[in-house]
Amino acid sequence: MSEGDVQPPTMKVAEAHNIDTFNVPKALFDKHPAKPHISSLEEYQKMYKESIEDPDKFWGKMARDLLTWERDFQTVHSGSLINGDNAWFLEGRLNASYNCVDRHAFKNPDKPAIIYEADEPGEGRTISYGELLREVSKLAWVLKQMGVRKGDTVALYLPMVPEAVISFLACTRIGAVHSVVFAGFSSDSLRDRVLDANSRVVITSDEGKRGGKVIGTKKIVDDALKQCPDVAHCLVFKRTGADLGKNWTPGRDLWWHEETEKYPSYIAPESMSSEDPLFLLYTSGSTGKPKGVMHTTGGYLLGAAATGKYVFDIHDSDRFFCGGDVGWITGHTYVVYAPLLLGVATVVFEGTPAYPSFSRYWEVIDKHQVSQFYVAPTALRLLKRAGDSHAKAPMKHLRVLGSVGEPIAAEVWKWYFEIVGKEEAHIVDTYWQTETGSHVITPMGGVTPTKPGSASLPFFGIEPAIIDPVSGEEIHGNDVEGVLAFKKPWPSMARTVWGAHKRYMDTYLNVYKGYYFSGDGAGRDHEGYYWIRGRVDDVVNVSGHRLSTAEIEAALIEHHQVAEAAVVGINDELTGQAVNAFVSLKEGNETNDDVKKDLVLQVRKSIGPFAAPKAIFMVDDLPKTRSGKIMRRILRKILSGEEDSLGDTSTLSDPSVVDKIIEVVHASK
Ligand code: 6R9
Repeated sequence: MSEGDVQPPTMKVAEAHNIDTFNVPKALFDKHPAKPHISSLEEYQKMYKESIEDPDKFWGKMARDLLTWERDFQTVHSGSLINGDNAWFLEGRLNASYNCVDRHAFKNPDKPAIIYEADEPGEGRTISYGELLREVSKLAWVLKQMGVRKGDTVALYLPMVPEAVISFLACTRIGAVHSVVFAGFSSDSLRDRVLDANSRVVITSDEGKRGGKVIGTKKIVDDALKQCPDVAHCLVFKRTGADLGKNWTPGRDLWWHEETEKYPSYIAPESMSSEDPLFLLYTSGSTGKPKGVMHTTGGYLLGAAATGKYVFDIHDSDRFFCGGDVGWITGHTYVVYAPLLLGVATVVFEGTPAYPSFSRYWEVIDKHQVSQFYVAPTALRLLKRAGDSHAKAPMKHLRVLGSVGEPIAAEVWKWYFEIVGKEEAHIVDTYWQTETGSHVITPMGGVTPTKPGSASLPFFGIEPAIIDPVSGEEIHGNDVEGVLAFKKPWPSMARTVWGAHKRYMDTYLNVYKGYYFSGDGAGRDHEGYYWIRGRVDDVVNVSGHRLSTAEIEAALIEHHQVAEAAVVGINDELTGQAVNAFVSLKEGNETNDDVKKDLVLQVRKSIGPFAAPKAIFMVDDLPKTRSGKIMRRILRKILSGEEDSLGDTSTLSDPSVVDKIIEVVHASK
């Protein structure tokens, strides 16, 4: 790669002349509509220092600059990490949909808000801020008429269509709490989430379209709702017009288009307290049951707006495209909230990067003159493998290219920079989580010199700590490795796990007292740059989807022939990690390919297709300690060919199982 086209190294961290440090390409400044919101690394450092030394002053100003408050706040922050009672902008009142829609619609009603790019190229439409206000208002009326009240949860199970965004905003307009379930989840998963959140209304579509395939969305919802007696209404958006036949329950099921046309195109936004819940989003942890992570209004919105502004360097005329699904946190914060809070157009992309060809993303970027693009490395690996010829589109408006969800390998980073960005865009590798609400370790768009594979430096207000997992002590200084934690509360941190505050405390705040524990391993290099090493708990990351091994094991054990199951994540060239399962059957059952197929189906049914094991090994017994704990570490080592370094196996209740498992794994290769 040529280093000629980069800014002179005026910045401190670049002074080390580490060949792996890339400065912001000069071409970015040439095509910038003005200049980046942060003028230099020094300005970032100055702002960062203020945010750490006087967070109340920093966030108070930021909150007033970026959000419109119906009533101002007096207290910027209260509570602590020790007590787990953090609250932000206490007396403040505001409404999320007002901040995302009304204030922009008043200024410029014709400005595009949503650019809908449908699964079939050429289909889709653009929705202006004025229209968005009308659509959101009508749907808000519908929800109200269905009996949804402030504080009630509404489940959303929708494909990537503008109506998904409209649904988010309609909920927030009346103070309802959205609980979005990724439309790739199975009916069982949807059922569990509807029940846990006690949602009485579900919004869905007749079908979905993705990569040229039709998905029977409503049918999945019907299956889920068989066991959700409290759901009073299911509102169905007509996406394909398919004949739903028996999949319709009169009285409960209502058509979106029939209901919305009954109501006025304006409803006043509900006044919400800053700490009122904005949404729940279920995520996987080390235990089987997914957690309903709860975010609140003021703090979360501020995190979204501030990172949109400073990390993606969003300016008024920009067009933002996040390829994530609204069913995950990335879609929540960066398809919906960040771009709309900042009043720019957001691309809602229904399709896949491979349909109708591997050029699809790049054509969308070109066609809509996208200035910021955001995607997970898994998609980039697929597209890189497909070949550079697919990425010929000039994409000349691109300034910032984001990466999220998993570590990005240096070759993939370079491919993104050279082939997609034509060395004219800044790559930002953004590290964050469902629980952090918005970016926590990330370069600042147009500012931070970057190193491929490092998420670089903390966002404002974030004080990272590297902790020694053995002693539990913080390790100070640079050139250190450990687990990653944060020392200070920040506005967009999750406040609790729905109905399980103790679980919230035990998972995040009680692990290392006084710190928020991320669950990731990380290193801080000699220049203070952070390198995320991946999860240290039983969470696997498949194609950027966060899965719990315990949850997959629980699904396998549901199968009547299964005695025991152990699931591990192993490195995979395409998906980052892949799910591998070891299963032993109950006595009297025979191992054959049909059983394996059945087990894959079982996981698809109880979680969703994306969680299906890539390989299943049928074994007589699993390596267990004398107290019955499955030693997954040994399974992981066998799979990665490290049989020579299994460590001490003498503590196993039956050490001979190890050789038998090695045999099974070898035979399958
Ligand atoms: C936003 C999102 C969170 C987990 C997180 C970590 C991994 C996210 C990353 C990254 C390396 C990055 N992760 N971003 N790892 N580099 N830039 O993905 O949220 O689904 O909750 O997953 O994803 O392991 O702990 P979520």
